Amino acid sequence: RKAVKLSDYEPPAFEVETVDLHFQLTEDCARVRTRMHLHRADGVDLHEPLHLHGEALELEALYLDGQPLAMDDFLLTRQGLSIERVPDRFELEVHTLLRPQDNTSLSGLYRSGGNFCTQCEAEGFRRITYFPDRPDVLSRFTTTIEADRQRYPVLLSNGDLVDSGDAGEGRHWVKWVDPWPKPSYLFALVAGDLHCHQDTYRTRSGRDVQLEFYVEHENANRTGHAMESLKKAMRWDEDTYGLEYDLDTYMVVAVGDFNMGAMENKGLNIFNTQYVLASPETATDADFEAVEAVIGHEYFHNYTGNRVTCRDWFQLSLKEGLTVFREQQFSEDMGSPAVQRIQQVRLLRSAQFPEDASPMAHPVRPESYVEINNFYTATVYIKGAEVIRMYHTLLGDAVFRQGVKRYLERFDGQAVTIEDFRQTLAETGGRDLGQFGRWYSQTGTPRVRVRDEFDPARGRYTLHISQSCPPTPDQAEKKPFHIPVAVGLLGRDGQALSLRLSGESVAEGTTRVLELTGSEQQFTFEGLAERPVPSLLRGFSAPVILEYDYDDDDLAFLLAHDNDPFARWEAGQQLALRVILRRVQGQASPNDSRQVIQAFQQVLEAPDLDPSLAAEALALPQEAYLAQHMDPADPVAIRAAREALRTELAQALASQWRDTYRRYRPEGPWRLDADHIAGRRLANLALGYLGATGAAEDNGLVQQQYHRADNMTDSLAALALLADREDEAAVTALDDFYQRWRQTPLVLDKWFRVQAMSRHPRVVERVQALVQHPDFDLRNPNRVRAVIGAFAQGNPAAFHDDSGTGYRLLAAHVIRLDAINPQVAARMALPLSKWQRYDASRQKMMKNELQRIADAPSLSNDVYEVVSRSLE
Ligand code: HT7
Ligand code: ZN
Repeated sequence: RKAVKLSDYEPPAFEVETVDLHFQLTEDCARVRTRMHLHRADGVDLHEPLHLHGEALELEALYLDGQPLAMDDFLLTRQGLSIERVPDRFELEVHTLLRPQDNTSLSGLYRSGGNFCTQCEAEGFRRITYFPDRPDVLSRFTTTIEADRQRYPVLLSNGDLVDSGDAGEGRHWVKWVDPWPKPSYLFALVAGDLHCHQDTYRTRSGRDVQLEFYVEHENANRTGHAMESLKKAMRWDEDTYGLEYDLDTYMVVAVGDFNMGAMENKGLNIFNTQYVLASPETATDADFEAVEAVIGHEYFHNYTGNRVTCRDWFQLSLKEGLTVFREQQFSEDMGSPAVQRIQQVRLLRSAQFPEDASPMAHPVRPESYVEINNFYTATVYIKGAEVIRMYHTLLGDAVFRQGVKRYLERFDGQAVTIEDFRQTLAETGGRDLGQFGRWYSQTGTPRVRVRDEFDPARGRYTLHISQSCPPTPDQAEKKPFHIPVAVGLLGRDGQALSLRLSGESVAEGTTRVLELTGSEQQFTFEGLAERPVPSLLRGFSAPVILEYDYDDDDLAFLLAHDNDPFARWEAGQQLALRVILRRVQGQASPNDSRQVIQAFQQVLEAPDLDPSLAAEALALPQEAYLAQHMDPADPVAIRAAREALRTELAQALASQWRDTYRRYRPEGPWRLDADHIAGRRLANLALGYLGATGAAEDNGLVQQQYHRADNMTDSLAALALLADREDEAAVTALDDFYQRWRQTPLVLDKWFRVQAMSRHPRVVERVQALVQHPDFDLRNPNRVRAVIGAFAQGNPAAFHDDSGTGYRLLAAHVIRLDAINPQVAARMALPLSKWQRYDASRQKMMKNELQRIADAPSLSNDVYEVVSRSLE
């Protein structure tokens, strides 16, 4: 199958000035008439034919400047059509017929819950009409939609509603005009019977923007949080980047069948219901936070992505890395920056680091792809955001913001590259950022090794910092990266020291950003009375693996004293990680657990305890992260060792957990404020440990919380603990939850997920039963992710069960799903791509299943690319 290569990029031969779309929607098909005005781009040869993309379309008619074209006037293939000898400037009209009802790929125009909706990023527009479906062709769109008035009272598209009318026979039509030129991937259409939650937002220049959330009628009372989040995001972007919304209406439509989280179509975002609907009874605190973050993310794309877009899909991180970073800044400003940072790093380590070490590894800017949908990855999104964060660290907040503003002004209405952004930042900051290009072109997670020495006679402390990056299949040799390493030093009394580097006359600040640009460098601090304890990579200043030989006492000391909250959390994680790994290797000493218990006790009993930070510090490292430190990884042994430590912590600190649970569990009715959220977080963490003490009173507490909870956070936390058990109480609670929520899809997803991720001894059998459940549906991506995704990605010990049943189950579903929805099928296949990380027996079984998928007939490009690269 043919790969697309970055090096083959050619600018478009034809530009499309205007696109006038006319949709006629009926129950069995949709007819689309597209009229566009094109012209040959400057300098393009007269003989250059016109190429239009098109897929899964029936072409009904084609007119050039009003004249019908006959079949031999053009070349029609499965990928599109070409017309030779077109004038320099002309009008083209294309009539296509599509069948949205049968479109289970959820790309292009499709149906969800009886409504019509679209998803065009990355290459879905070509499933609607023939068009140069590439991000560097920007056009002005006008859209007319005609449909049955009763079934589809709401007809939406991008921009402003300019006209509407009656079409006879119970049908009506509307016309939308989008004044902003845009690429086809930002086109959207929705037709349905939907409830609208309206509000207004006054911009800082005093314009009123109409805000509209469209949802199915039964969800009418669950959009309040999303609406408030949108207003916060709009205000934040004005205050932080000086960016004001640029249309009179901002619409968000929530649909239940969606391949990803949400889509930033100009003026008409389409969202997975998961990131819009939230009420205390149905959504957890984490869901509320995710709604705010994703609403923010899509809103921020209005500038970083929509007003300035990508030249080609290799530049995807230009919009996604930058927008994730802006979303992260927004979440940090709305909540606790330290907790947010910890959660970002957890995600990077559990999702991106393993990807970077797998056959699917690719640079933040990939160089080739078979199917672009496979490159909406943790690397492009979150490692991409880490690179932007490093620019921010080096330039400082004010210069960074100024640089972003300058970039948006300079390239407004254009499709540009990652270099255009870097160049603008470099110019604004007066710095050379050229070496950062390597973060975009080199695969793999760099390792930063630190050694130190102290010269007591001169009061000098030197850090020797070196970097390396392991070879990856695509690149044997790596050149050094530009790495900001934020460092602090602690005195033996636990105080943060003021820092003076060699050559400086005065000590200043307690954190310094050291810039590592070569393979090895040294940095000397002066004026130290004693050997300090280094606090390294503060705030996780670069997406690297840090290596420094701390001893256990140093880590406990940093956990108790470090004034950088991230580094403090990290010290606790490293301590727990070591203890768990020693246990896996059969090298645990009783002193190990004693040290962790003592460290945790100190956190719990600290007089200035911050409950949300404490909840992070007291959570053991995730199994996926632990597995990265073991070669070959043994997920079953890791689960056992982690659980054993958890049980010890539970029992040794039982009275502290009970005390914490009672003290922090919020009193009174549910509230979504910082105190209540933090209280629930810490109390539920304590409940998690109490669930492992084995004491009847604690088990009773879990049950009691499940049955008395007035909100989903508490109810689900208790249910998850019950789902690990095999007793009557567990069966009763799961059944109760199902009966209560069987009609509410997003909550029913939680019921499936909690079982697929459970630590129940017979979880594989359970998952086999879940995929047979009448409510399991392969056509719904949320349900697939809740069962197959949660099991294969979120339950490593069960998925990697020695019998290989987990692998077989996954492969069988990938094959079935591929015929329905290739994008989601390819994502589901990814856990099998990580086979190199496991022992010979597991490797063999995993590769067998990959091969079974590879041998399946009519494999999509999406799944083909994942399995073929995994088997290379
Ligand atoms: N820009 C969007 C990425 C996207 C997508 C969204 C929904 C369905 C399919 C999709 N393919 C790509 C989402 C975002 O990053 O904001
Ligand atoms: Zn995005």
